[in-house]
Amino acid sequence: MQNRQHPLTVITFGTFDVFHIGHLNVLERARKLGNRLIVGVSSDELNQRKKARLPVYRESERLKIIDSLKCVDAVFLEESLERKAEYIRHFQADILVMGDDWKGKFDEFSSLCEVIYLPRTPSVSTTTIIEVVKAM
Ligand code: C2G
Repeated sequence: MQNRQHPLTVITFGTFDVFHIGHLNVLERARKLGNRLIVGVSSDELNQRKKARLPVYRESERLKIIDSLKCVDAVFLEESLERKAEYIRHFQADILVMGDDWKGKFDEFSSLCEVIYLPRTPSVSTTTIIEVVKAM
């Protein structure tokens, strides 16, 4: 029996623009590491600021898509990359999961929770999909 007051909670973050199988794989695998999966979906403003472009799908749509998934228990808008510690504490996350394109980048949070990097699904990305569609 688990000696804890709340379900084993996993948190992850991402833009999840032009939702694809790589996104679904990482979310399903993240959920299997615990009993509850919370997903921080990055805001349009955050993307504009950090990537100098807006996502194809607006934040309300990306939130709705992620929230509808069987493997996801709750979603929230990630408004700043610098607020991860606050989000981890707020949701009482036990595990932070990210794809391994972020390997090492979130190790600083290992004092708050376990940090796990999962292997990315090969050969699929939002950027490639946008390029393919543009070239059609
Ligand atoms: N992913 C994956 N395999 C792919 C593509 C993406 O496993 N082929 C994973 C990424 O590693 C990430 C998640 O899917 O864990 C979401 O990917 P993005 O939408 O690209 O998220 P990103 O813009 O990297 O997140 O705080 C982090 C930010 O919100 C940015």
